[in-house]
Amino acid sequence: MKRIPFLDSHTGGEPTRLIETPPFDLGTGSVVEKLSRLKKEHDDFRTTVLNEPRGSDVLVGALLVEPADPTCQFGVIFFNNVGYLGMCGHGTIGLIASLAYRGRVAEGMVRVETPVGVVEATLHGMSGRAGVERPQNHRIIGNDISAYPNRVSVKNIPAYRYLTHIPVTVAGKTIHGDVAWGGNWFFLVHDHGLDVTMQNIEILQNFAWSVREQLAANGITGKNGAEIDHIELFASTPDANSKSFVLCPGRAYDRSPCGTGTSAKLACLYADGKLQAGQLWKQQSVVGSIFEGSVQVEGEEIIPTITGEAWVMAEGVILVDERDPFGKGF
Ligand code: PYC
Repeated sequence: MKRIPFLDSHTGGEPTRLIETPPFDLGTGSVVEKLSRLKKEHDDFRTTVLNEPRGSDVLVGALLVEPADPTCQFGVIFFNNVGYLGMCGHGTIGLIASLAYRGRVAEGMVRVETPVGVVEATLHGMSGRAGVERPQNHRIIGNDISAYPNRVSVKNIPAYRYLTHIPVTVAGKTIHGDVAWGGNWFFLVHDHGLDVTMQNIEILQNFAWSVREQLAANGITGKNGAEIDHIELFASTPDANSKSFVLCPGRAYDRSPCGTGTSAKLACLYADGKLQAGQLWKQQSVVGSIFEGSVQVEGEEIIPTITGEAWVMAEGVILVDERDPFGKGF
């Protein structure tokens, strides 16, 4: 029987399953090299940890690995039900809040090596924050988990817009989108005409999936032919600067406002002159959670920072019985 300990959190509703120790040797080298070994030699780890019957398409996994960059405290590989992510904003917030819960990080900044570059995560203190006090009559079973810092800012890798106002026709209707990089590739659409609400979730999901199919069918890609595997549909909201539905690569939708997606959005806003360096932007998810974001300009580069909160919610041990026909997930 194999045993794989995990810690689950959610960031604005979007879950992250953290595995703190790889159950196999990924060798030495950069996180990119470790990812390549993971893909080639241990892809069943991804399906075991994340897919049914233990998980679902909604879960994102975070495998903590040794960084090669000596300025980094941690390395991480993010994955989902269909493959691997470049970066993951909600996942990094979840990772740092989970490590805070474990007592492995203190308030302040840590550098994290990801397959697409180094990000800086700042764990904020709890002083003056509402919601961290234990409510009256709240019964704690076992350890008191009510007092760990959980608000995190992630200074992402540089984001940029690659293509502007690209037409795509779905079911006879032509819409337009920008192609942008925020750590993953995104197609950002405003003129879809759909309600971005939970009541409309199936329509949003089907529409966004069709957009993705049309992008592939028409050879519309990110830089160097990279597949665009995230679709963002924007709408206005009274609660924030913008609200969005984000379709993830495995067809699930992001319950958070999507950290890399918000980064891509900020890069487009900056390129359009609609956002200045340092100006606060609030992005709301389709479930109502909010990330705050802003950009810094360093030379030619637009560097987004995303802030949100994550909550630990479960911990346990995955058991893999070698006799189980579905033990490696499906
Ligand atoms: O927050 O960057 C993100 C993300 C990507 C996929 C799911 N969440």
